[in-house]
Amino acid sequence: MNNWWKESVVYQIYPRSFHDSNGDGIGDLRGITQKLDYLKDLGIDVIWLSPVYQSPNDDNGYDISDYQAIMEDFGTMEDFDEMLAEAHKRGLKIMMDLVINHTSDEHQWFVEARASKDNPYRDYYIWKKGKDEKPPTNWGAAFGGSAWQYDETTEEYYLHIFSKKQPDLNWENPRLRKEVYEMMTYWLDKGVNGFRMDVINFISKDERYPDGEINATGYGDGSPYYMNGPRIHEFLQEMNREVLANYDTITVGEMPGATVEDARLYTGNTREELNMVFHFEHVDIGNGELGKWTPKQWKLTTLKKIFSKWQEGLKEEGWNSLYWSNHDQPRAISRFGNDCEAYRVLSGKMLATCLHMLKGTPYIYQGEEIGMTNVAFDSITDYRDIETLQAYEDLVNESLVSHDEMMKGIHQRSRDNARTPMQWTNEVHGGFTTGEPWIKVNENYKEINAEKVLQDPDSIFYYYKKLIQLRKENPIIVYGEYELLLEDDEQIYAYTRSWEQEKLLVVCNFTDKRPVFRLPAHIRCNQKQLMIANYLTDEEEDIHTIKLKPYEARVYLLK
Ligand code: TEU
Ligand code: CA
Repeated sequence: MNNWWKESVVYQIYPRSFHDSNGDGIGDLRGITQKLDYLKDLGIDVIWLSPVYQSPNDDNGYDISDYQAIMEDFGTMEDFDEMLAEAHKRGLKIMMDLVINHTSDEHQWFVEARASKDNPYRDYYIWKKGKDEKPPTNWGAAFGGSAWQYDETTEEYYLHIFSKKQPDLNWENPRLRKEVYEMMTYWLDKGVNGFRMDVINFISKDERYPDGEINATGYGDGSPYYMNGPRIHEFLQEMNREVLANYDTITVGEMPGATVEDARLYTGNTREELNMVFHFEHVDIGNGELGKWTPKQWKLTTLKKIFSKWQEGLKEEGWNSLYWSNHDQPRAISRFGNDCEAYRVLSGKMLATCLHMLKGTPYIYQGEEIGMTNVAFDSITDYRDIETLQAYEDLVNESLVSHDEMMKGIHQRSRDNARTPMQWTNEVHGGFTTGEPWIKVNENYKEINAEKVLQDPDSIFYYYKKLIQLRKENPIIVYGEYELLLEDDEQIYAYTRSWEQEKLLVVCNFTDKRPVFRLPAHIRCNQKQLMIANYLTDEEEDIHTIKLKPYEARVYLLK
């Protein structure tokens, strides 16, 4: 099997917010099919589809009630098959979102499991007796409250790391694992090209179920006992042997809490587990005492250390994923760049340059390529995300933070920042729907929309398109060795990539100031070719000393 997934660029679609084809205000599969030419034009190779399976939508589809049926909101299985065929016709691959750490509580397995203690499906899930009328452990759930829900019928608790409508599956049960592998085979046999695996490093739990350390929420932190658990590699190697090894797939494991050492084991060339992982070290930068809801200023040197650790940590063993944002994260320009009018596009192009010149497979989140930004709804009632709404209730109602402080945190870090509808045109609702959108469209759709960027050759869309093209034309971008420059500089992120006799020099100014870049003495520059830049740049300009402009990015090929 060749390494096509190392040379690919992936585009993530959040179907609910991508494009609505039937005017019900909800994005759908036919809406995606209608936009495949747009994605082909951008030049991406793989589409990662957030879940489209049947779901009561408690967590926007990450609570699955039937893995082999399509959520009505999104259309029919025929619509899915048509989208898959149309994507393949255009040389685009489809990566499905596999949510197998938990199901919906409306999944038939759980309906059976909760019916009685001796039901054959009982131990598809994790049931425990309480201790003196209290939950089995003091763990908190990711969306607030205890991680255990008491079930009156059978007088036991079941584990749910996320919402109580997302009961955790019991991976200790070989029958459950076999059913999961059969479901994966069903989708691969349909022609799907791979999977993004939701919190896949949570599936092996520490069977002792000890209490966790109490944190600011008043609950215990259970994560040391369910992240990267004792049998995780055994389960992933079994999944690889039973399913993945029989297909030419792309796989990426979403792994909150995974370190680069863990990632060497998960993605090592001979480990036969996964191709790559999503870690969270950079997107958690600047988290405060109440995590992302109390964000603090972060330092560029900290970000550079994190990226460099992962570039160096996986240089021999394994492979990096590269991302700034996804459906759980704020918009890249607002989070890491500057979304004010003067610097939105410049900083968006700079961030794209910084990420796409690194070693690894780049992921573009829908709307990133047109420069979309965070939203700031005035009222909490405009938000839809279960995590945001629950956190508001828990933190504000418990007076841990004021309403104003919480709204500031929500404006900066709510997952809904990434879930406002894709902005296609300057028409009402940004051309996303002719109906009432399930969540308000960001009001800046008149200035920021796909139609507008497609008409501007200097737009961020064509900048992304060029970055993708450069990756296809220059093996140094895929395989070149990474070296960090100016390690202690708090304004400039500069690095090189080396491959045979060539060197790429990447220089990114992360500020609205004008710092001076000085080429380190050990970098030889006999010949130089400007590959890409976000300002009009004189090719002949000497690069030993460059007075950078605000958010300036340049890439040179040095020989
Ligand atoms: O996210 C896993 C996860 O840890 C997220 O809760 C993320 O860390 C958090 O939202 C950041 O604040 C996956 C899916 O991507 C997410 O959409 C689901 O809500 C979650 O798992 C449960 O399936
Ligand atoms: Ca629709």
